[in-house]
Amino acid sequence: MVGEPQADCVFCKIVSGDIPATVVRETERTLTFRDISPQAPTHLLVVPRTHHADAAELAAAEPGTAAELLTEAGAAAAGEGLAAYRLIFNTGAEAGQTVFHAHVHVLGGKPLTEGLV
Ligand code: DGP
Repeated sequence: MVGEPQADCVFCKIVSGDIPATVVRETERTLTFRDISPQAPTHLLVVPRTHHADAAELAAAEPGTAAELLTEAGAAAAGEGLAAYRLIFNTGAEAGQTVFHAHVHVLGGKPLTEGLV
């Protein structure tokens, strides 16, 4: 069923607590934790507790939760003391998506003025 946990999904396992993660924020609908392979001094991931393959599918199924990813990303960035940060939604394998559970990357703590990739 749409939104149900998937047995082979690493972020579903983090949400359920089956895989440990460094959680920095949580709400009824979202979880924010540190990326295992940080690409910047601060690198967080904000995910919905429900399973959707990517952000567009999440937005179609649960627009309120999709919006909450953004408010949580902002709150997490503020919590890290970031005045500036970058949000990234990789969508599709050719765009670099490797985990097919919707998420937004929150990157900051270094200059990010060099371009998008
Ligand atoms: P993406 O390429 O947009 O699908 O990003 C997936 C991110 O998830 C990638 O930066 C690494 C991170 N990641 C993958 N497995 C784990 C894990 O088990 N724990 C944590 N904290 N992050 C993970």
